Parts: sequence; structure tokens; C-alpha cells
Amino acid sequence: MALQIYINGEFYDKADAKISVYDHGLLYGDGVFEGIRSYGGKVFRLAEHLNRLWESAKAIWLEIPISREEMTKAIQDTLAVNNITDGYIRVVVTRGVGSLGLDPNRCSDPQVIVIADRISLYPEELYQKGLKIVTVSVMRNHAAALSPRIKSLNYLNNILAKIEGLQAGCIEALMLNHKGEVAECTGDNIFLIRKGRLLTPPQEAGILEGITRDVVMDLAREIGVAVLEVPLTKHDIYIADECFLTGSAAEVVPVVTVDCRTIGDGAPGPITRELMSRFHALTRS
Ligand code: PXG
Repeated sequence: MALQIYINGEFYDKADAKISVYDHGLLYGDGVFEGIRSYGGKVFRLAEHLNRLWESAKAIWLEIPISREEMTKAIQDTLAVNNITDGYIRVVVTRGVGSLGLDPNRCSDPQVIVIADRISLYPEELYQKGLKIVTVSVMRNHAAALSPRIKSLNYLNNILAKIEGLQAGCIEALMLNHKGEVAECTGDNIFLIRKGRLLTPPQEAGILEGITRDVVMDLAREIGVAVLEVPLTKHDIYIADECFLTGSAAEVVPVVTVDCRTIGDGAPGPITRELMSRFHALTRS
């Protein structure tokens, strides 16, 4: 059976799952989304993802046309109908069909889409050996223009950074903020270990407050590693003992090279490996 996609309460074959070309989600990137994982049939941190989705929607003045309970059921039904227990869930809410003008008041019917699919993970080798990343010239959106806390359909900022990273031969790219501080990667948050402490940019640096980021900070505290949310520079990364990224898709992935500087001794460090292992245990338990 073809993959079943949920749109506004109905299921469609993947090939027939379509929305209007007049949808402002397409015309203007006007909408919000979430990327969620399920492990062993259980949706990981669902409440947190729904909170963030509703907060993103509120920030763009978009009313999600169903309740959280209905959204939860839509997600569970989409997993069930596709027989997916370990997978990736994409929830999208668009502004809906409007006219060829920006005015969201002329849009009716926000579209609620739920896709559940198998995940395309980074190759296993990267988890063993670590990732190589570069800092790119594309600056993270200024929070006063478009807050990085909003997970909107307007991902061009990140896509432009991704292109620059890919052209440099890297599958993830590091973005700085307007002050030149470290913000985050295109779809992942960044962490450093220095002298036994875990460091990561604060929300004020202009980042998406990742749900995996929160989980990993809790895991670090559990093993007695101090966690500091502090402004970081490229220099802090270059002299770090360890570095890793977090995201729903990537989970916890070690970084061993940044801008051609070897981090630590060039292999995933002990605290990174411990956090990877605890994250794995938490999600696969
Ligand atoms: N920063 C940004 C900019 C993100 O888009 C994260 C951090 C990590 O957040 P979570 O809550 O997942 O820990 C994200 C989310 C993908 C994909 O398919 C990943 C994201 C967004 C869109 C697509 O890899 N990451």
C-alpha cells in the first residue's frame, strides 16, 4: 500500500496528497511545522513538540484549526495506518488558500498535514568517526526580523547556509548571529565540552530551542556535568575539547572538524559518547 498522508482529517496516497498552488504556505512560506521522531511506537517528546508548534503558530498569528488532542490522534493514526513504529513525523500547518497577495486575512482553511515516513539518518560512520562542519557566511536570521524561535515554513535562511556548507563539502553548516556569536547549524543545535563542562548558545543568541537540546542538557546534569548556556565565539569552538550537534533527526552527532580545525584529538570525546549512549538508551528503552 502506498504511504498514507493525513490532510485535514483524510488520508491520501502519497501521490495524491496535494494542496493548492494558492496556499500561502507555498506562495510565501506562511506556515509552521515540526519534525518529530517515534521510537518503538511511542512519539518522543510529543507534548514539547506540540507546545512549540502552537507557540510558532501564535507568533505568526495563525490559528491551528484542531485541538492538541485531535493533533495527537492525527499523528498516532498516521503512524498506525502506515504501520510505522520507528520513524520521522512531519507536521505542517499552512495559512491555507488565499489570493495572490500577502494579506493573511484573505486566506481560508489552514491546511493540517501529517507525514510519517521512514527516517533517512546520517550514515552510521559519522556517529563513530564524527562530522566535519564549516562556519558559513550566511548569518542566522536576526530575531528582530524573524525570530529563529519560530519553526516556520520559511527556511530559506537555513537552506542558503546549507548550500554554502554543501559547497564546502560539509553536510551541516554553522551559522553565526549578527554579533558574530555562534548560533546554531541549519537543522541542529551545537554544543561544546570544555574542561568538563557543557556549553551551548543561549536562546538570546538567536536559535531554535531544540527539544533534543533540552533532553541532552538534562542528561548532562544527570551525569554531573555542569551545563552553561552562554554566548560562544568561533574561537571557543576551535579550542573546545569536544563538540557535537543535536536534533530530532540527527539525535546526538559528534563533530570532529570545524573550519579545518581539529576538535580535541579528532575523535568523538568521552562526554559526547556518554551522552550519545544515554540518549540512545532513553529513546530505545
Ligand atoms: N535548529 C534548527 C534551525 C532546526 O530546524 C533544530 C535546531 C533541532 O531541534 P529539535 O527540536 O529537533 O531538537 C532544528 C530542527 C531534518 C530537519 O529533516 C531537521 C530540523 C528541521 C527541519 C528538517 O533533518 N531540525
